[in-house]
Amino acid sequence: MMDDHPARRVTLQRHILESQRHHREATGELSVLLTQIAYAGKIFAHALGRAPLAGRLGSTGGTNVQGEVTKKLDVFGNETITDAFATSELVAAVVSEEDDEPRPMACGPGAKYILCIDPLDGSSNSDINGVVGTIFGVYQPATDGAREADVAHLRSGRDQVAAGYIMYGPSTAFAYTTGEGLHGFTLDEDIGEFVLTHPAIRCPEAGSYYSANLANVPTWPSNARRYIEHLTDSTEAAHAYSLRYSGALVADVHRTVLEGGIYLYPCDLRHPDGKLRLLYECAPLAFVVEQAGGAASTGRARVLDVPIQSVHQRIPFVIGSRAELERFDAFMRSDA
Ligand code: FDP
Repeated sequence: MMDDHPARRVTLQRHILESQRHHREATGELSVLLTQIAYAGKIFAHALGRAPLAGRLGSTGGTNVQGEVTKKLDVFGNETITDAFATSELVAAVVSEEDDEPRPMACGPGAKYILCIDPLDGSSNSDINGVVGTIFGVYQPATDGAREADVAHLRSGRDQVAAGYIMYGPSTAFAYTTGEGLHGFTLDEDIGEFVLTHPAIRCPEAGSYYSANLANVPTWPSNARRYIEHLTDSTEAAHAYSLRYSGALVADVHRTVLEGGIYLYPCDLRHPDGKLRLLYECAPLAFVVEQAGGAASTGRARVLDVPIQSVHQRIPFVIGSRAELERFDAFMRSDA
C-alpha cells in the first residue's frame, strides 16, 4: 500500500539517484538521461490526452522509412524525444523508429550513450483513444578505444545499460531497469512526478494469457502454429488460456510482466523476418522482462544475443513468463 504522506513517497528521480549511489564509478549522466526520458514522457502523456482537442489525430499523409503511415502523433513524439536530448550533451545519437538514419546529437567528446527509441508504440491505437507507449534502450557501444560512441559499434542488446517503457493508459506508467531489477512508477498528475508503485516487479513463472495477432497464424512457421494449437486445445493444455491482444506491444508486455503469459510476433508471410524492430522494441523489452525473471526469444536464440546488423533490423519476437518461453522454444526445436 502507498505511504499516505506524499513527501515520503519514492519519486522516479529519488529512485534513480539512490540506485546510482550503489555505483561509486557512476558519473550521474545515466541518471540525468533517464530523468530526461521521463520528462519527455510527461510532455507526451499530456499531449496525448489533448490530441483530439489540439488537432493532432490522424496521419501526416506521409510514410516512414519502413513504409508505415506516419501519424501526427508519431512526429510529435519523435520531436519531443529528440528535442529533449538536442542540447543535453547526454547522448551521441538517437536512433528512432521514425528516422531513416541515426540522428547525431550535439555532445561533448565523452558522450558514451546511444538512445534507441520507439516514441509512439502501437500507433494504430492512437486515433481511437487506445493505449499506446514509448520504448527505450540506452546503449553503451563497445568503442574499443575509438573516441566517439557510434552505432556501428553496437554488438547486441547486451550493450544496453538501461531500458524501459512508458505506457499511456488510464494512468501513465514508467518502468525501467539498469540491470538491477525492474521497477514501475505511476505519474501523479497533481504533482507532476512519477511515483514508485511497483518496486522489484517479478514476472510470474507462467500465466493464463497469450497475446498475438491471430490473423497471421495461417502463415506462421508450422512449429509456431502447433504451439498455438497446443495452447488453445483445452483438452491438451495444462490449464485454460485466454487471448488478450491490445495492438500496442507495450500494453501487452506490461500485462504479461505483471500477470504472466506470453506475447508472440513470429515471422509470417507479410513479415518474413518478423515485424518488430530489434534495437528499439525487442532488445529493450527483452532486457526489461529478463530483469523481472521472464524471458525473450526469437524461437532460435535469446533476443539479447541477436547480433545487431542494421538500425531498423526486424526479428521474430516472443516474450513473457520463463516457463511459457521454455515451452515455446521446445516447440520451435521439435521436428514433428
Ligand atoms: P504499431 O505498428 O501500431 O506501432 O510497434 C509495432 C506494433 O504496433 C506493436 O505495438 C503491436 O504489438 C504490433 O505492431 C501490432 O501489429 P499488427 O497490427 O500487425 O498486429
